[in-house]
Amino acid sequence: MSRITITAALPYTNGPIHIGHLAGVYVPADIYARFLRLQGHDVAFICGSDEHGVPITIKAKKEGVSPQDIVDKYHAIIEKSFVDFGISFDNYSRTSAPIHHKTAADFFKTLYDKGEFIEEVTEQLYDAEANQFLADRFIIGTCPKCGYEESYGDQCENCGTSHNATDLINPKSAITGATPSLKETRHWFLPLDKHEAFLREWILEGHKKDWKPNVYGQVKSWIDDGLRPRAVTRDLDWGIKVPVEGAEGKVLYVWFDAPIGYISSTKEWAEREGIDWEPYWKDKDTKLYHFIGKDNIVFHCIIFPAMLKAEGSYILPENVPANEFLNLEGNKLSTSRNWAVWLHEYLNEFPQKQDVLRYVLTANAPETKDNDFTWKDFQARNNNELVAIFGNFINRVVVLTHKYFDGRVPKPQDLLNVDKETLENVKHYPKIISKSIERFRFREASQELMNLARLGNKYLADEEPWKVIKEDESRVQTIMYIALQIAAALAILSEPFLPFTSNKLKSILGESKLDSDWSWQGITEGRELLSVGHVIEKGELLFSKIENAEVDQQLAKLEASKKANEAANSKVDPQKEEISWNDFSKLDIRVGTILDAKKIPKTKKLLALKVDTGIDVRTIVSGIAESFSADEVVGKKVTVLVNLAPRELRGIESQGMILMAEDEAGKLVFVNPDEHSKLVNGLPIS
Ligand code: B3M
Ligand code: ZN
Repeated sequence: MSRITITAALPYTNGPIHIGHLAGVYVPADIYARFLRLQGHDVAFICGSDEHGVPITIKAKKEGVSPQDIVDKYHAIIEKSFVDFGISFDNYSRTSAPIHHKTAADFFKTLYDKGEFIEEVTEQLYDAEANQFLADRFIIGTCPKCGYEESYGDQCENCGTSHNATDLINPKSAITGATPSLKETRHWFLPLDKHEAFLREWILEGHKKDWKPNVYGQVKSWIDDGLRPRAVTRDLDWGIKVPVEGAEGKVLYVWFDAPIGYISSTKEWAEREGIDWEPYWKDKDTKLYHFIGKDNIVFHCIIFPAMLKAEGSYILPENVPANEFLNLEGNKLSTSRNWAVWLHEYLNEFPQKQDVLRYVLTANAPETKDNDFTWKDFQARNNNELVAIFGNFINRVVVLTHKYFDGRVPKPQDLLNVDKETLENVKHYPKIISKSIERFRFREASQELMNLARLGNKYLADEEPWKVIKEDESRVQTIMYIALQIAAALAILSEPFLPFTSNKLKSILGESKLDSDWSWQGITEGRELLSVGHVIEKGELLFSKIENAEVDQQLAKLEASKKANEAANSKVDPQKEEISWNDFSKLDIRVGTILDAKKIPKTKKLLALKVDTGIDVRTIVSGIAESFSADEVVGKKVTVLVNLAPRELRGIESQGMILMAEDEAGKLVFVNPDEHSKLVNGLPIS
């Protein structure tokens, strides 16, 4: 038996949980934790709310309430929805809890006293109008790595890279829209570069084979790009006060404090259980696993391990099986655009169908690439697999056992080859499913579980007890005895995936009245799970069909979200700060023609255009690739600001800017001036 610590990413309490969080993090983590417990391991499954950070203060400002109000509201919603959905955390804490403030502050102080930080006064982005420094989501700009124009100050959501706010190109304040100035301020930096050799050796050498390629690849590219010191403090008032001299008005960077939340949540749990927390984080034989989404890889594979290494007494993660992203009906999930299936709403609209969503999100999990959730697929998997295979098999076993034997497990007579082969096959399923789970292939594992239900269904369909009963009851005794053993195996093996169904099935089969060994090992050894003479209950249908009307209702709800979002976005932006005629006359705007266009590799939005401006032919990099293909734009007339200072994007010098507009649906359109309006000396004349 091993000691295993499993953490699941701490959800930000600036909104509820949606299916992307579940598919990416919480369902796989819960399957893994439940499975390991069933194998007899000592598991600590740890999580909690991530209650600091700029997203929460932005939400609080938007709603005119305090950050504490926001975190209290969403912490309660999230915590309850996890419980109702069967996510079996051993502890779900919150980073606004005193135990976390103390743990995180002490952790910082330990590194500070060991001289692990660089303390430096540097120039940081400052919004004079808002009278505050800009960091993280308070600042938006172009990512220096991929050119994404809505990158945040600490991380780019497009390419996942993590950077300092001052690395952004063309930064803008997310508070006032102003271009920030630079202002000196003192911060403490974690010198990641100092840990490069250790990270290379531990990950790039040590985990080359066992970490998922999507995780290993991202980590390798960051290390190869060169690690630099990262500020771990912020000029903010919401967060954990920096516990050293000269740090008034500063708090810990949320990504410094949040991962320590795993440790403080473990402490809270251990205190409640009356056990020691340290073995779960410091014993060299303990295995630590972090379940996260791909946007959290850098923090869990580079920054947090560097912190743990610098502190010196902690173990490092054995694996970080990050998933990719889940999309919804072909579009990115978005809290701000309300383009999501919210867990607490799902639980209201589909009561008692927790396992349906667990199953669908597992069967379609974005384990190696982004994947799409559709309501049609949700309905199909429920109706064609859970109802028609798993549920149908169990229903026939229960109904026929009551019909032919008053619910009593019959005594098997002579076993035919087909019976022996079937029982032999069942014995392999614990190992088949275990192997997939141990390699974090939960999609594969869930399909193997469904294959066991298929095996049962096929056995009954081939042996046709409803026909054989007419002339050979003793044969039916054998058939139903074997079918009942398969049903019991499904009850045991389904628990990590379908905990609610597993419980229902165990009570239908009367497991609590048995003293037989209902374990995965018991199935492997071919032990009798349901003994002859044992009486099973009548039971209920495990699953029910989902009708088209229910799917249509969900699609209508999403359509309403889309319309509401378009309406909200179509509001014309407020006029920008007034400029003088003099300012305007400096702009040199021409009408050009696009001669050639190429997509810039590894970017979603950027095209490199060859534009004949009438003055010359020049290269202009433009973020229109999500609206137009390269071929579509060649030959188009385009309005160009020709005297904009050149700047480099993804290694290409862009000399100017093309002017586009947005139609009411938010789609980019070319601003095509009327043919005969000439532009002379750069000034448009009507
Ligand atoms: N709060 C989740 C996110 O980035 C973030 C995880 C923290 S885990 C320590 O969406
Ligand atoms: Zn980027």
